[in-house]
Amino acid sequence: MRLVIARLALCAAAIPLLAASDHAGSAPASRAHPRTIVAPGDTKVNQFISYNATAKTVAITVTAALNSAQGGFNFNGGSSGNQTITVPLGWTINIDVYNVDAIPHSAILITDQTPIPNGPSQAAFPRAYTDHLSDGLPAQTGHDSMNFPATPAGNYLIACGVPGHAPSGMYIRFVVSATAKAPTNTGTIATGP
Ligand SMILES: [Cu+2]
Repeated sequence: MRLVIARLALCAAAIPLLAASDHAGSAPASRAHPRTIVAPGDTKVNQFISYNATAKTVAITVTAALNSAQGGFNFNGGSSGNQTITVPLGWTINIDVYNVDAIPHSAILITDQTPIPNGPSQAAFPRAYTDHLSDGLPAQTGHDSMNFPATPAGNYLIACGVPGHAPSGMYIRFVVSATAKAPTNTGTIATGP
């Protein structure tokens, strides 16, 4: 956990990352834009994802409502499945989820399915969901992390667990690949904060 925390920073007034996952209250009104910081030996995929090929770990920052795409119902700018994060089978995944929106959001890894559940609650991997899954991490300051092994291979979604949000487009794709040699991120991705 300490290693993961060390890789992350907030570009704005740093809210205590060591605090409990749902620290409501004292944060500034301005939006903080979390970035994944690349540590020595890590490889950067983009501003949201880095990995360590030796340790087979992937550090992903997923921000709810990073921009105005889909009326804010997006993760890192992706919505309605138009963005895909692919990771190699068996690697260890850490996803830090931030909510910078004015309303609560959460995140959960679910099996790819149609129709998209109104309030997704069946995690595809152990502990692959945030706190406050249905009522959402606090507006503007919400943060939680998930850490899980990427197995089995398959097609999954990162979806918001707040009822109504996922069917409104608040989901992106997550693929566990038996053939990928390194993580990738494709599709509609926010290019800036
Ligand atoms: Cu949401």
